[in-house]
Amino acid sequence: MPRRISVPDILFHQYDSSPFSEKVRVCLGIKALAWAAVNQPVIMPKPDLVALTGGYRRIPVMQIGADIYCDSQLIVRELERRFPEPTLFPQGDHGLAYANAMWTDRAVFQAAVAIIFGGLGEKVPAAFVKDRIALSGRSFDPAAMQAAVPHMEAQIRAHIALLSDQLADGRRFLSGDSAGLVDANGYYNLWFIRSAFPPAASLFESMPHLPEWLERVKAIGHGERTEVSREAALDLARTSEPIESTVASRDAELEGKQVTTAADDYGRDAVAGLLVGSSEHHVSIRRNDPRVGEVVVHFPRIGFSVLS
Ligand SMILES: N[C@@H](CCC(=O)N[C@@H](CS)C(=O)NCC(=O)O)C(=O)O
Repeated sequence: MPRRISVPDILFHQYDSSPFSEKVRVCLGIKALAWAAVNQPVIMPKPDLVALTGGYRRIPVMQIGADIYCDSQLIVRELERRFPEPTLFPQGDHGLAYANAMWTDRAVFQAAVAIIFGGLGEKVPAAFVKDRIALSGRSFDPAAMQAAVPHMEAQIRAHIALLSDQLADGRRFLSGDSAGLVDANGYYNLWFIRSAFPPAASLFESMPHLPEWLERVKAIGHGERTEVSREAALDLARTSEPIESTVASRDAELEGKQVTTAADDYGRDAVAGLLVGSSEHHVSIRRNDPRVGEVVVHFPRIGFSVLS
């Protein structure tokens, strides 16, 4: 039975076709948590999202009261901190499992994007192309991606063959008999290909052990999902207090000072506020917004700059 926490404690700003959201949805499933989806637009504008984040536009974002967690890396870390059982690290390997996202979220994801949008070619709506050019700050040209498809197919097959190799001893999940973060990481790009451009799934569907593993991960489900409106999510932020944060000693001189943080890859919109929390793994910024009052926005350290 999914554990009951009073819905909607975990609000998950997402859209159903989002692969990084699927990664987190699988983690919510492993933890059998109850959560509420707050559906956001696939392209800008996203006024109800940026009111919470202060400018960060990417998906997913998790909201618990007036605490806003950006990027799937930090969302997963916060889920593990607040709801440690069942763990996302059944074999212990926390560091390596978190590090594994640097492979799936970058190399594998970029190859999946090229295969999907190269495959869809001119079927990709012009408004989506325009939005993703603005997001990436460079060309997003499905016609040009088409030329790269053979190379990207070879790349993704080699990446995915590593998953197949890992399963070769008959284990049920990537790190052993129980599912964990590495399964969610390994799974979501394959789910993305299967759902966004099914013909490309033939690249991996005949690899040894993979189809059974994909079915096992799919069968975990997404925990107990309900839906909440964007307006209700903003109301909740406005009527909640952020949790206490502490600043790591190495950041002591920045405590309470104005800083900006931004992703270093794409969707680099900067978020400004007062630094109120930090560790090796996160940075927390307090800001005020006319629509949501005082909120604290949390970012991972990996892949984000912090400037004063
Ligand atoms: N490193 C980020 C990547 C997030 C990401 O690229 N999300 C995609 C959707 S799956 C996105 O935001 N695309 C642009 C948009 O939806 O506006 C994470 O792990 O959350």
